[in-house]
Amino acid sequence: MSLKQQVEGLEKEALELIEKASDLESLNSIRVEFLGKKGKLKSILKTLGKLSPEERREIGQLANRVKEELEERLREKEKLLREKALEEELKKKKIDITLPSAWIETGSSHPVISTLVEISEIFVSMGFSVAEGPEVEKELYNFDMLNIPPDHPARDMQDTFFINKKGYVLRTHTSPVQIRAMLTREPPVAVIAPGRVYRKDADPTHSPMFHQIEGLLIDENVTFRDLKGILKIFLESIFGKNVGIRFRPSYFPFTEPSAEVDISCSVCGGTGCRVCKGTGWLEILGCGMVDPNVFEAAGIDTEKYTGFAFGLGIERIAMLRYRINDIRLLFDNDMRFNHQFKGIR
Ligand code: 2NM
Repeated sequence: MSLKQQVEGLEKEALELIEKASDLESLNSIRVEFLGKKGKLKSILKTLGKLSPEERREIGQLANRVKEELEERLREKEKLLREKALEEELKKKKIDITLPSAWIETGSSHPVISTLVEISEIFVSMGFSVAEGPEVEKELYNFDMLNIPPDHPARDMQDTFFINKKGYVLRTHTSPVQIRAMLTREPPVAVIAPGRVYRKDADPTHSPMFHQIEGLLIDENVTFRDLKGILKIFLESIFGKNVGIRFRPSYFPFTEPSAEVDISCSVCGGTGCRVCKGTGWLEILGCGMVDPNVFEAAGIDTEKYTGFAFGLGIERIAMLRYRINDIRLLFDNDMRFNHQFKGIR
C-alpha cells in the first residue's frame, strides 16, 4: 500500500471513529491515537525521508491537510458532545422549586426603629422634614439656648452624662437639633428631630439611652390651635380614630404655655387598669408654644414669628403598642425577644 493510500486510509478511519464517538473520553483517545506525538499520522510521516522530493512534498501536503481536517472535526465533535453532556446534566439535576429552601436566619426590624420610622412618616406626610444632629452636643445648644439656666435641676449630675470635653454633654433630648435648625434656616420652619438621647436613669421604664422625636413649627400666626390640630392628626393616625385625647397644663423651660398630652388607655379603654394606674389615661407627649427667650437666643424675630414644639419618647410608644412591660427588653438584644418582631416593617 502506497504512503498516500495509507494516509487516506488513516483519514477515513479517523473520520468514522470521530463520527461514532459518543463521549469526550473516547474522542480524546482518538485524538491521541491519530494526532498524538506517537500517533499514527506521525509514524507515517517518519517514513517520509525515504521518498523522492516530489513525493515528499505531495505526501507532506496531504498529511497536513488531513491533520487540519481531523483537528477541525475533533473540535466540532467536542463542542457537540459538551453540549449534549450539559443537556443531560441539566435533565438529571432538574430543580424542584416546590421544595422548601434551607433555613436562613433573617434579621428583623427593631420595634423602636419601626415605631420611630412610622412616627416620622406621619409628620413627613404633613410637610415636616427630618433633621439630625450630633449625640455629643454643646451644652449651649442642649441647655442655655433652650432657656435652661446653669442652676436648673435638669442639668443636675443626676440626669446628664457629662463627658471629658468641657462645654459638651451627651444630649439629654433632641431639642438642640431644633436650635441648630433655627440657626441655619429661615422661617417657615417645619422639622422633626428623631434620635438617641441620654439620661442617667435606669429602671423598668427608664433606660440611660432612649429615643425621642421632637417637632418644631415656626411661621407667622402659628397658634396653640395649630399645635392641637397637628397632634390630633398624629395621635389618631397611630392610635386610631377613636382615641381619647386631653391636654393638661404643664411646665417646660423652653415653652410657654406648655402642656402634657394624654391618650385614653389603650389597654383598658379608659376604665382604669394597672398600665394607666387606674386613671384611664396615658401620658404620651409634652408640647407648648416656643418661649420667646428661645427664639431670641436663636435670632428668630419674635415680633413676626411664633411657633410650637413637642417631644415624645419612642420607647414608651413602642411599649404601649407591643405591650412590652420592661424597657430593658428593648435593649438586651435577646434574639428570642427580637425575633418576635419579624415581619413588622
Ligand atoms: C418637649 C416638650 C415641649 C421642644 C422645644 C423645642 C425647641 F427647641 F423648639 F425649643 N424642641 N422641642 C419641646 C417642647 C420638647 O418634649 C417633651
